[in-house]
Amino acid sequence: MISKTLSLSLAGAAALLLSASPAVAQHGGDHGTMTQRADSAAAKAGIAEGTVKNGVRTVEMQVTEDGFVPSKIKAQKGEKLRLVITRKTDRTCAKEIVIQDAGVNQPLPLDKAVTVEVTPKKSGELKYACGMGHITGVVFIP
Ligand SMILES: [Cu+2]
Repeated sequence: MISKTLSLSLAGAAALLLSASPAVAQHGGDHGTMTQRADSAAAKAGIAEGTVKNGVRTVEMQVTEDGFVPSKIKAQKGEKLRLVITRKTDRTCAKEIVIQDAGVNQPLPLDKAVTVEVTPKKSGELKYACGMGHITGVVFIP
């Protein structure tokens, strides 16, 4: 909607990140290390930060054959994060997005933008996933 170029470049970045991502996601305990890793990864590979307007951070997301694109997002504690998600393929099992820690379980119709809003209440990571939990992404909250 806003920028096809942005979506495409994020898709490329996410694809590059796929092999490297699980290690970062598993380190819930060490916030200092986690933040540093998230920041350096952002610098290298462009963790999506979306755009902030009127105190709301909006990130456009797609579900493609690479999974959730972007699969890494940086948001802020206490700031509303609005995900505008469009599922572009029937060829994955990600037909919904589940953000367990935020009580979200949102079906994703094909080719239709769906909005999910969460406001992170604490620093750390908010994981998002398909219903079975094997296609995943992470929101980093410094
Ligand atoms: Cu799945």
